[in-house]
Amino acid sequence: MSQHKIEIFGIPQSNFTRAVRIVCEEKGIDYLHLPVRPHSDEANDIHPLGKVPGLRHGEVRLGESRAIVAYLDRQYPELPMMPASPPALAARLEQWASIVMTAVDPVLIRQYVFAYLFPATADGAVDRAAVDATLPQMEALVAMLDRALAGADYLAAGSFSFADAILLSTLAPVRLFPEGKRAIDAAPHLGRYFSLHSARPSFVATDPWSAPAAGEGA
Ligand SMILES: N[C@@H](CCC(=O)N[C@@H](CS)C(=O)NCC(=O)O)C(=O)O
Repeated sequence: MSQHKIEIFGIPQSNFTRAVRIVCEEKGIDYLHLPVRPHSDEANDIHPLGKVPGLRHGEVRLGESRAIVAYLDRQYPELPMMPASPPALAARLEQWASIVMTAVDPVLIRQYVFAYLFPATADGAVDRAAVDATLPQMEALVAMLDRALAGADYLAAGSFSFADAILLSTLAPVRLFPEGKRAIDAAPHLGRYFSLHSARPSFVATDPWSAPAAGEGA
């Protein structure tokens, strides 16, 4: 085991960075958080595309949240956040983590939340048309997640996993804005799931939204 401390790079408002930090907190890893922006020198040095999060651990440099969690689970095998067995469970965890990262995040964060945080209007006012355009897709995704969480406290397993970490870190900024909060809170299973986990110490310890830094996005 390396003597070096785990270092996680990325602005705290990044839902991917927060998910990796939630994993570190859940696993009880003594890590250092360096709040760097995407495409900063530090991010470019670690991630081939300059994205965050990035991990540095001695000589090891890694980008991509799923790869970082795989590394953390192998270095710190207690309390795996993506267990490798049994096969059906491991695959189900991958399925849900992938759905959140590749289908939920692009609509809920890159389109809906960004329409509020980074409006492409001349005066910086919220672009209602851009917000409204995301609502049918948001509604469909919320309904899909609500079905998945019927009778379940976790998205993909009988215990907390990276799939939950990335889902919770993605839902949190959506609830800052009226349509997102309404949609999530009105979905019985998803709403219950969010309030159940919002008191988790790992979620509270990584919360960037109680005092957001101006101009930083999810
Ligand atoms: N697939 C990446 C996505 C990471 C990502 O998109 N990070 C955002 C911040 S939340 C970013 O760095 N955006 C800058 C960019 O896309 O150029 C992962 O899982 O880590």
